Amino acid sequence: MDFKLTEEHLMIRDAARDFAKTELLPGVIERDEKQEFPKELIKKMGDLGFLGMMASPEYGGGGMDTISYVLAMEELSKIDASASVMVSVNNSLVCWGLDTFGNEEQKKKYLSKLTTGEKLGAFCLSEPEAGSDATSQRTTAIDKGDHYILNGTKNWITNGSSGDYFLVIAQTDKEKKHKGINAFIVEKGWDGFEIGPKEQKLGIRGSDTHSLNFNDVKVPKENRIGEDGFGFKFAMKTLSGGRIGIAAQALGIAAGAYELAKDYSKQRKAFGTEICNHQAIAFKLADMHTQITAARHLVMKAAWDKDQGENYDLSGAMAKLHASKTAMDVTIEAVQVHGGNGYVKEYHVERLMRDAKITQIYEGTSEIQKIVISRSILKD
Ligand code: COS
Repeated sequence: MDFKLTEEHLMIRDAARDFAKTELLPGVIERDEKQEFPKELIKKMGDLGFLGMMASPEYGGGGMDTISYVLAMEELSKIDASASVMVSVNNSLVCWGLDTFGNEEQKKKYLSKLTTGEKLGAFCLSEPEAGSDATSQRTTAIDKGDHYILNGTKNWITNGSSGDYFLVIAQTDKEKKHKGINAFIVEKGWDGFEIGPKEQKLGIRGSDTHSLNFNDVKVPKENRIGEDGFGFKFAMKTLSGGRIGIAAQALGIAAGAYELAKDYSKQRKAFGTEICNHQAIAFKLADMHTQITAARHLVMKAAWDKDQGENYDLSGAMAKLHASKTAMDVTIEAVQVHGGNGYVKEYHVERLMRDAKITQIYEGTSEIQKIVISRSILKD
């Protein structure tokens, strides 16, 4: 067993840390307030390779392992979880899904633009009545020979308006239930594809979340991913990896808040000494550090499982469950350590606390992770 990171891993982590401090930190409060994320910043992330880290180099990807990816996700998330959710969706849901299950033409046409940041991707599974209950898809894709006709609504879609290519899950044959579901690549601007208004959110406010409407959208058959009926498996397999990315995001939010709280506790004085010298604060830091370290081990193990070709459904679900709880617990305590200043935007911890909550909800709620975990441990 070796807990050491390689030189290459450390370089990637440091590059992400540096980018987060120099490019993401300035303006992070303003982006949160205004609910916006400049296109130039997305382009910079693409130019530096953060948008296609694990994808095959022949399609413009970085060809890196999952360990590298989670290290970068942690660093970006310490500063700006809105940026890191874009990175996560594009890398682990869209690029990975296409790289692993797309055909040669789809990879050439779509993946090669998504890995470089020339185009941004979105993953569209959730619906008004199909969030956790993902097999209950109401969006339909009716087979018309050489094309499908897509109708329906998708909800809470990250990169909803900034995205260019959308992986859309839809029901083709209701009789076959989840075996009649397909996944399609849909381009922004196609007739009948409408982007709804931006959601006003509690956290990750820099990232744009929208509902999407599909009204008789014509999707060429060559844009279906995999065999007929593969869509639900596609979504599940892709989300399993996505959960490792979100676990890393949660870890980063927690670690970012912890670092701020630790630094603050060494400067702020009360009762004649720095507050870190009071056990009330020191013990909070001890708990935070312990929880974060446990979360990091779970995240790394899930990433390692994926890199080794092992099944990572269980380890990914455990990593997400624990890291997202850690993000909530630690950010709440980080605000507490900051006292009155914790409630003020300039100190960053209130934003991290708001950002943390979504990690217990998207890409499978904590309750869904417990379904995945319990089914896995009980099956043998
Ligand atoms: N990898 C591959 N296949 C999987 C899978 C996985 N990780 N998880 C489930 N499947 C397959 C099952 O094997 C089954 O296929 P077969 O009938 O061929 O065996 C099929 O998918 C249906 O699985 P299951 O019967 O377990 O479906 P359930 O309706 O019980 O739901 C959960 C399973 C709850 C795990 C699933 O619906 C889920 O993950 N929901 C949350 C979705 C989500 O994350 N939403 C957030 C949207 S993205 S922001």
